[in-house]
Amino acid sequence: MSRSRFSNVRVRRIAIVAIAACRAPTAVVPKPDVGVRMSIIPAPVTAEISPTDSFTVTPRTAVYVDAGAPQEAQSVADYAANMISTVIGTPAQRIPAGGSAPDSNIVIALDASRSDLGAEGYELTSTRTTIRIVGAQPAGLFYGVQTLRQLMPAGIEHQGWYNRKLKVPAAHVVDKPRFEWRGGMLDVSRHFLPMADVKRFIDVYALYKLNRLHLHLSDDQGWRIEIKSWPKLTELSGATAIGGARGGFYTQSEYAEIVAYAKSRYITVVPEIETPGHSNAALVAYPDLTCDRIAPPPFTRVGGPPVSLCVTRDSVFNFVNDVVREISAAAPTPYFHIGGDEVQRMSHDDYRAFIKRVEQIVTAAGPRMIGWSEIAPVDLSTNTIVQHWTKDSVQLHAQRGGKVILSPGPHAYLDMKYDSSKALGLMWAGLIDLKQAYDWDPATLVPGVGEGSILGVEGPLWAETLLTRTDYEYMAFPRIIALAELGWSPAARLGWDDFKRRIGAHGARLAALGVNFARVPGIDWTW
Ligand code: TNX
Repeated sequence: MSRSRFSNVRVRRIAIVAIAACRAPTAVVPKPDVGVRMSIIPAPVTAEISPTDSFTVTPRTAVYVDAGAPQEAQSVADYAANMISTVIGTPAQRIPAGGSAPDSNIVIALDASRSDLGAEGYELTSTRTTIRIVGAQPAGLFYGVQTLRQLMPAGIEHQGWYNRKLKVPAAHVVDKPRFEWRGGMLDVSRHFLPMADVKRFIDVYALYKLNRLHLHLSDDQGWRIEIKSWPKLTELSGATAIGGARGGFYTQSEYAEIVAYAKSRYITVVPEIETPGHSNAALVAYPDLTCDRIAPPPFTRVGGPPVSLCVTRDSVFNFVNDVVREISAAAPTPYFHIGGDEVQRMSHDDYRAFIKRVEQIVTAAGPRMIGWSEIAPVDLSTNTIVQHWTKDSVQLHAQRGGKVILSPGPHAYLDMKYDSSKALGLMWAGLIDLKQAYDWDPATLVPGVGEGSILGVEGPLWAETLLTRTDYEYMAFPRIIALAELGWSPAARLGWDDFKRRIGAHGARLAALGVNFARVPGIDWTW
């Protein structure tokens, strides 16, 4: 299967054109009055925005939070103050017990009695005198602040912007997500992304209320996380990448730093180690993990060799156990993705037995196991999550009561080309323009996998043709924003024509952030 996926790829050509395409973007400083075109993405459940009334943020405005509020709520207030620091210049203020915030200010308020808002919902009310964001839990406060951010001019995204009278329209927004899983995946194995680049993705993904960052940490071409009990994984296979590009890996403490950074933006990192296939990088380092005990050569092309872990050998399970244990110890994780896709030359029985045993290992270590859709026919626990990507039997897992993440190749694969004239990207799942990325319904995509079986959606960004952060950004934006809306907004609020208008207003914001987004045709990106 992997051969046909890549048969139309001419790697050398791609590498040359990709280098030419990856000019470093310079962040654009917006004019003070920028942001007249304003839109909230993902579309909230309900939003009334006044065309006339507004709140004005001035250097005298402050952000307030109860001094007794949990630390997370106080951190959200600090985040909000920092967000508008080009205007107010003061950290968030604490309201002492029994006190209240003075008018003409921004208030961040946790209210556990608002269970109607769920774990991630919020209510935002802005009037001429006050902006108030209420959440039942800190995540809701954080998302309320992201909505406030989008109600402000795009200039706040840029340190060099100057505006002493920042207007926020009077508004009333009540909002919560449709799905609990709204994810993006970064393939750091085919090419490596340094930690600073991963953090930037986290920052921008949070703006669109994404809450999962799946890191594809191993594949045939490279191994990207330190495993102390198996040091050759990174010593040998940390250095390789497609086409001889620079490799790299995260030490466990760097990985923990990424996890903590993501957490501060309400994003849960989901580590993935590919088993039993897509494992050439591991086998290069430890040939005893292969059945013939002969080290394969490093693989640095697009596609994958027909290798796998020797699933009948006990030491392979020690390996899996050590990897799961060390990664989970480096940073506690509620999920662990074990790959499971595209295994070549293995009997179904061996595959099933392997996945079942790995499920036990992962579960015993604590996390919930996730695997690509090939694992669905295995007699899985209902606690395990299956990630749909191509035509498959994922409905089997829904039938047994398990949950599914939707990453359909023809809509959600951020590595597919936008159109055939583009150098970056692959084409095996088709071309994905912005409409194709947006205009589908998760609840009816896979027969037998209805809304109740769907945990959420995720956009994988495979990196066979992506060399630098600017390449990754070009493929992710704006398509991941379309997916973020499908993951968050109620079905009744979705509509391509409306989205098409709203996304245009985000060009200024992305440009101010310095994001190399694709200026896809048919959208008015002007500001
Ligand atoms: C399929 S999706 C793969 C990846 C490739 C990707 C390229 C999946 C589970 N496997 O190994 O990178 O296609 O689009």
